[in-house]
Amino acid sequence: MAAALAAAALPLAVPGAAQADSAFRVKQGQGLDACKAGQFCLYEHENYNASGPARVWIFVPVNSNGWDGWNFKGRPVADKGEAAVNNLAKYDVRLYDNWTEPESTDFILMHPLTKLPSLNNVSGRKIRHDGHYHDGRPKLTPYAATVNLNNRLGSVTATRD
Ligand SMILES: [Ca+2]
Ligand SMILES: [Ca+2]
Repeated sequence: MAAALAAAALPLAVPGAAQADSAFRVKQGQGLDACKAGQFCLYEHENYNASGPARVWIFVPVNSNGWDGWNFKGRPVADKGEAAVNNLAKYDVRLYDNWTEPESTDFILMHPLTKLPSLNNVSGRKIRHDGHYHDGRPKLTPYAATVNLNNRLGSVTATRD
């Protein structure tokens, strides 16, 4: 658990680096089959849109440096997701409640090839804000906690694991 927490604290991620619109593809879909290999997918409703075909947002890393961040501010996907599939074989994905990590208080870490039928009652992380380092960067300390992120997501990052 300690190792997992240490991993969760890295990196200090500020979404916004990769904002290509192609990363915000959306389609109507339902079920796990709607999310293909090499994609991270957010579903509009719980249980992978079990209630009927609805929006599925698709994210694919495009940066070669092993890190991508998508800021949902002003986009239809903001505060809509309720289920997620990480079909990125080599990326950890973090789901934040706000537009950037420093603005966030909650997040969920999803390892490669994992899925969540609901973003509520998930073993995630709360972020404690402990002032700033000398260079001005915010000091953020994640700790394990149950989080509820249905219809609250503001950003997602993908980090090569
Ligand atoms: Ca929703
Ligand atoms: Ca939010």
